[in-house]
Amino acid sequence: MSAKASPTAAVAPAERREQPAASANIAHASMANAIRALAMDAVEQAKSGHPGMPMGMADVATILFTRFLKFDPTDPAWPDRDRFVLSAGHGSMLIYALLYLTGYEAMTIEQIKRFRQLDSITAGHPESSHTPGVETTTGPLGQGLANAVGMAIAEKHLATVFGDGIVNHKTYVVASDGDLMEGISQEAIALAGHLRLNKLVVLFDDNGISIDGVLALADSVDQIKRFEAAGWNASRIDGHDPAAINSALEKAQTSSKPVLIACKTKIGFGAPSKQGSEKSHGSPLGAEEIAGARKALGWTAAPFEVPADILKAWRAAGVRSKNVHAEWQKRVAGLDGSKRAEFERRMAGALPTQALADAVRTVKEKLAAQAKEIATRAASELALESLVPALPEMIGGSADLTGSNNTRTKDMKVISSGNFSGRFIHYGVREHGMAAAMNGMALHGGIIPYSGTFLVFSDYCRPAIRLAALMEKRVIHVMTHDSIGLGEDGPTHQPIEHLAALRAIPNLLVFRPCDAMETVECWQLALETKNRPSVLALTRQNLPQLRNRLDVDNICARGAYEIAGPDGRAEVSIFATGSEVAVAVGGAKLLAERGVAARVISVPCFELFLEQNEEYHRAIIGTAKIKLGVEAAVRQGWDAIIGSDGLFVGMTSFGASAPYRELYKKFGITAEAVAHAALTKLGKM
Ligand SMILES: Cc1ncc(C[n+]2csc(CCOP(=O)(O)OP(=O)(O)O)c2C)c(N)n1
Repeated sequence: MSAKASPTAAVAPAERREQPAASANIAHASMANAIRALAMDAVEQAKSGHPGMPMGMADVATILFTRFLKFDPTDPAWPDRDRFVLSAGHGSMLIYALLYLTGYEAMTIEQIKRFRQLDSITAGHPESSHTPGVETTTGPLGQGLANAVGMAIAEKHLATVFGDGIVNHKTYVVASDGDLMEGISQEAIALAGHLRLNKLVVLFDDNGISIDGVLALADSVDQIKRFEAAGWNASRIDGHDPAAINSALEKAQTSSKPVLIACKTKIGFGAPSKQGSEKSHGSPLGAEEIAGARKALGWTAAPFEVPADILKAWRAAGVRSKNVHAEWQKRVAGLDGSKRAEFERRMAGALPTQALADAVRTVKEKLAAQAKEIATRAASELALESLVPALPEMIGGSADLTGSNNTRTKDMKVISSGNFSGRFIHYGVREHGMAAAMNGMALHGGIIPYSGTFLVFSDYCRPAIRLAALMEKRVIHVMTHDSIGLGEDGPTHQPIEHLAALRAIPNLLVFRPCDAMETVECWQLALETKNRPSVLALTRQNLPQLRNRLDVDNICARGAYEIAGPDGRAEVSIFATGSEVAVAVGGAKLLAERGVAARVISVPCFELFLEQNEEYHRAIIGTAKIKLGVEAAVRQGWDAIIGSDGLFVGMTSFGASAPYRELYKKFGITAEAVAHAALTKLGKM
């Protein structure tokens, strides 16, 4: 579509407006125009926002919400509702208008008037933890589409567990050109096609316009062929033709593959001079243009006013699924008591507390009885062998590094297109898509997703991890090969700045356990943390087990603790994480030989430690003259613990390719280096 598309075309499909909405005797066009008017008015009032997309997709959204979507505005969290994902989050006024029109109590006209203002529930881009009816936070293009893949996987899996009388819904996505240009969309599309997620329906806003202008400036992909090649059913329709939209959605209901419906639309539909052009994408249309659009659309109501008969028709659409909801509630009530309790527990995200405690204790007892000198990735597997059977909501996976990440326990069956009852997903080499799909599973509910890749590839997952943190979702990333300690694969694979970069993300817990015992405890903490994601940074190389005692409490829970006390009054406090805790203990021994008392503090989780009270901080940081941090990574972030005058033994450059023991020597991360640094500062060298 050209940027110069005829403005008069805006009102052309008048003949199609006779099509009645399913819910009332109101013309389809009036229903759709209510969305358009609200979008124009809200963006105008906010003096910012994106009117074009909601105006373009109003017809598609109207048919979807008035005829197909299973939802109940009085219960936005109804577990068996269809999920609606607005992947093109910049078009947020589309979903806000729909929520208002269909009668979500929280979405008042006042909220629409306060679009993009502080403390409104109509934020610039939709935020799931903020607005009832918003399924996921979108805005970073491509993420929503990939979330939807995770939601559709979650639906399929839970249907096998609880039966399709209880779990049987679709996932609908509105995606834009931008969503489909982003790399993550390829990962998502390929995974969805591979798994034959036939209840996933993507409505592509095929308007041929992005911010810079016509799409042809930057893209010439045949999306129909692209989706077909990935195993989807794909078709193209006129996105302003209600009958065509209806029949495409009708057909989608029984597809055996995921469905793409490319909806040819005009961005800014109705705006006399800006429709079909990037000028309607991301700024207020202006008073004159809005007046012209109202005229062209035949919309005479005052700003923010929806005529009573039209609003009534929309509200009728909002109660369409009431009976279906009530029938569903009856089926849930009719479930066997323990099955119902289990379904409700899982959907509420409540843990089986006793089973978890028992599983953790079993592993700790084993480790206390016989210490294990194993890599923390292997310790994680050991923990998972107990945790996975105890927590049926855990769905594991790996981005093609299953054997390296140790995320698949012996009894875990694989999820495949033919059988979703398994609990392990081979995500393929798709870290970004994996992390976003995990967000989708967590958002769907009933599942705690965990998965694996190398820590260095956290960069490939980062945008999705950031959103999990923003959305406050329990998503657990096992990231192994967590330092130069991975050895021979060399600097391309050795994370240096990644711990610091992850610690910079608010509301994310970054765990780096020092031995098998800490690994179990960190797993427990990650699972028990309902409102934030976690990263478990784990080693490839074996580590000694430093804690052999059976502690009933979770010693890692406060983020840092003294793991080796000083002999006498400490002159040096050594803080370390993960594999470097053993190095720190070695350093303290050497110092003791030189008559210098040193204590060692293990810091498995910076975030949890920094959240403790001042008294605990004082006790742990201590009063020793010298504070020294050890971590085979960059110093950034460490000053919060060791102070800007603290000593740091770590990395300042990329690593190198060699057996790991040689690398620790080459980069000076050794017990000797620790002792030497402290002695030098004490003037004892
Ligand atoms: C990852 C990411 N990159 C860039 C942006 C900024 N951005 C917002 S919308 C958009 C593209 C707009 O084109 P399209 O997706 O076709 O939406 P439309 O113009 O049709 O509304 C861009 C680049 C973003 N939101 N996310």
